[in-house]
This record gives sequence, structure tokens and C-alpha cells, in this order.
Amino acid sequence: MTDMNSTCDYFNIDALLSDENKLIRQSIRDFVTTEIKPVIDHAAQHHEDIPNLMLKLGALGALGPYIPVEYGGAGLDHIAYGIIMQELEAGDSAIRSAASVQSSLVMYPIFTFGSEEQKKQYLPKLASGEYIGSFGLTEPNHGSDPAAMETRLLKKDGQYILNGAKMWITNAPICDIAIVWARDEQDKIRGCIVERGMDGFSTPETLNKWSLRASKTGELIFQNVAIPAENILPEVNSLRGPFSCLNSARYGISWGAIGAAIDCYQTAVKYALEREQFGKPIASYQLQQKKLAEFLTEITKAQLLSWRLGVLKNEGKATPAQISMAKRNNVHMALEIARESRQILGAMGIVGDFPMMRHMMNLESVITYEGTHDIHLLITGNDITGISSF
Ligand code: TGC
Ligand code: FAD
Repeated sequence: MTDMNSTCDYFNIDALLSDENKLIRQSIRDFVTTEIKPVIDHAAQHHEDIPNLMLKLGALGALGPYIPVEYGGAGLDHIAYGIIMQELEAGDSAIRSAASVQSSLVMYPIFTFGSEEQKKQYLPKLASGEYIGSFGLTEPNHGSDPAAMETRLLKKDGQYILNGAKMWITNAPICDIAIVWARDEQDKIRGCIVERGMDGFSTPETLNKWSLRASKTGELIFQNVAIPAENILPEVNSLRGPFSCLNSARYGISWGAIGAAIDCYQTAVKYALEREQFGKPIASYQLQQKKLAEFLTEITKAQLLSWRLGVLKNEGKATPAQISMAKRNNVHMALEIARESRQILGAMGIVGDFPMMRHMMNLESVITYEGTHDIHLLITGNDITGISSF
């Protein structure tokens, strides 16, 4: 019998990983086991975030793993980044969200589109977790269609005036800085760094979520916020800017979803072998074995997809459409496994002693943010046919 409780590597994908990748995986797994799993149910039930989470993630090297060491990052490859996301999301999607927003949506644009001064000023503090960043693209009236954004960044007397609102923003209520996307007077998309404390900038929290309850979500509101010229990202003036950040985050999510799926799968295998009904373990019934066999098959396919995408990313060859396919497939896979594995636990599946309901509810956000399940399908359709159906 394959030992599926200690590992979930049916096709020996470990043989494709570097020793460094495996060491990183072990260190993040140890962190999740000791620091996240014991407290995550309480945090989610009480709608609280994990105290000092960002400092802890910074100390682990989980913030900006692929940002060069000279700017405070860990200088790792994209497979390492994916593995970090996988292990964090095995703990909870909120933990992976915190790390992926900081890495892909805040550090990446400063590193890619920022000035040397901006990189030196912000990246080391973001890498250590001393600063918490957020990313404002979605607006109350524009989610899937960010090209229609209404937020405006207009030049005035050597500085810029920002007006508008962003909604559904991870870490908005606790962020020190926000990367905000807005249109200028030429209708070009510009990115700027908004700092907490700037007059006219507020970040109300979004309450009563049933999903990602261990993560803070909120709005970014700008009422005539004066942005100094040195806070504008100089190297970006189109939607390619924010979308290239999404490429990195979506890639990480494709790995993260595997972590959540493995956590559900391993819990279900253990429970099915221990729980007896009609005098036998429920694992002995064909209907339960079918579920477990399908979980492992789908996890294995997802692992190969993300691993191959990571290799392409390391080679600079991963296309946005490939990333969309992996994000869509893997998040849907994880959500299905969370739902079906909860059933294997019967009534026990609905309580916080087991992770399935929490993963399931989290994954309802994950299948929506960073491009919805439907939008990613349409991106694939566009890639096949050359016809945009948006
Ligand atoms: P379209 O006309 O196709 O493109 C406009 C320009 O952008 C370029 N582009 C990309 N560049 C790099 N990477 C990509 N993935 C790109 N996709 C498009 C494109 O080449 C073009 O460039 P140019 O130079 O020709 O102007 O754009 P569209 O307006 O038709 O929209 C297409 C669509 C629907 C695919 C896009 O808008 C989309 O992806 N919508 C989904 C929105 C989304 O994903 N929002 C995410 C918000 S952030 C978030 O959710 C964070 S949650 C984080 C957490 O907590 O973990
Ligand atoms: P809509 O765009 O209104 O879509 C509603 C439905 O219509 C969806 O099913 C969609 O697939 C469908 N639809 C839309 N257009 C089409 C079409 N052309 N054809 C077919 N169907 C279509 N955003 C940020 O900028 N930063 C963040 O940090 C961030 N964090 C988030 C955290 C959480 C917990 C959540 C839930 C969201 C977050 N988001 C963030 C926002 C997220 O990216 C958006 O919710 C997402 O892009 C979808 O936008 P929407 O909710 O406005 O849905």
C-alpha cells in the first residue's frame, strides 16, 4: 500500500525537484505544522488574522522568494515560489494569499516597473514583512473588466491627485502601502504607491465573509489623495503592467490549490481507514475508494501541470494562456476535492476539527479572484480561436 499520509507524490515528481526546492518545502511545511495548523481554525472561526504573520513569513523567506537578494528577496527560482505557495495553502488559503499578494502583486511590480530608489526604499521592508502591501485593481463597478476602471490619477503642480475606489482588496485594512492602478489624463493605465497616512486615503474592512476568514479584505478609498511624483511607477503605462503581476500570482495559485487539495485528500484517507460502518472501515467500500482514487488522480495531474509551468516560467517561456489554464484547472480540482472529501467524513466533515469546510469556503474566493473560473476559460477559448468573446 502506498504511504499517502506522509507524501502525496504518486508519480515521483520529487525526482524533478532540486535539493534546494525540497529543503524549502520542508522548512515551510514545518512552519505550517507548528505555527498555522494549531491556530487556523480559531482564527477562521473568529474572523481574525494570524498575529505577526507577515513578519513570520518574511523570516522564512516566503515574501518575494524570486526577488534578487540585493533587494531583500531570496533569489530563488519559480518552482521554489510554487512550492512555497503549495505548502502555505495546505495550511490555509489566507496564508498563501498574504504571501502571494506581497510577492507577486506588490514586490513584483515595484521590482519590475519601479525606479532604483523605489526598489531600495520598499523591497527590503516588504521582504522582511515590516511593511504589508496591498494591490488595488478591482473596483466596485469593474471586476472582470479592469480596462473600464474609473479611478483617476491626474497631474497637478508637479504631483498627482488620486480619486476613486478599489474594492475586495486583500490586506487593505492592514496595509502600509498599496499598489494602485488608475487612468491618467491621456487615459493610460498608471501604477502608483499609496502610503498609509496620506490625507484622503482610507481602508474600511469588508465584514461578514464566509470565505478567507483568516485574511483581512477591504476597500481602498481615495479622495483627492496627493501622490508625490516619486511614488509613480515609471516603467509602466498600460494594462500589461497589472496583468503581468497577475501572471505571477495566478501561477502561484495553481500550486497553492494543490496544497489545499492534498490537505483534504490526506485527511480523508486517514478518516476512511479509521471510521467503521457496517462492521468495516468505510475505506473498504467501492464508492469511497472511487472518491479517493479520483482525488489522487486529479492531484497528480495538477502537480504535473504546475511543475511543467514552473519549468517554462524559469525559462521565460510560460504564456499568460498557459497560466490561466493551470489556475483554472487546479483551483476547480481543489474545490471539488474539498467538497467530495467532506462527504467522506459525514457529519464530522462540517466541524472545525477537520479542514475541509474551511478549505471549501476559502476556495470559493480563490476560484473567483485573480480572474474567475469563467474568465480563464474564455482566455483559453481566445487562445484557441483568436477570437475574444469578452
Ligand atoms: P486585452 O485587450 O486582452 O489586453 C489589454 C492589454 O493587456 C495585455 N494583456 C496581458 N499582458 C500580460 N499578461 C496578461 N495576462 C495579459 N492579458 C492581457 C494585452 O496584450 C494588451 O496589451 P496591449 O499592449 O496590446 O494593450 O484586455 P481586456 O480588457 O479585453 O481583458 C481581458 C481579460 C478579461 C482577460 C482581463 O481583463 C482579465 O484577466 N480579467 C480578470 C481580472 C482579474 O483577474 N482581476 C484580478 C484582480 S487582483 C486579485 O484578484 C488579487 S486576489 C489576491 C489574493 O488574495 O491572493
Ligand atoms: P464580475 O466581474 O462582476 O463577474 C460576475 C460573474 O460574471 C462571474 O461569474 C464572471 O465569470 C462572469 N462574467 C464577467 N464577465 C463575463 C464575460 N465577458 N463572459 C462571461 N461571463 C462573465 N482584487 C484586487 O484588485 N486586489 C485584491 O487584492 C483582491 N483580493 C480579493 C480577495 C477576495 C476575498 C475576493 C473575493 C476578491 C478579491 N479581488 C481582489 C477581486 C477579484 O479579483 C474579483 O472579485 C474578480 O476579478 C471578479 O470580479 P467581480 O467580483 O466584480 O465579478
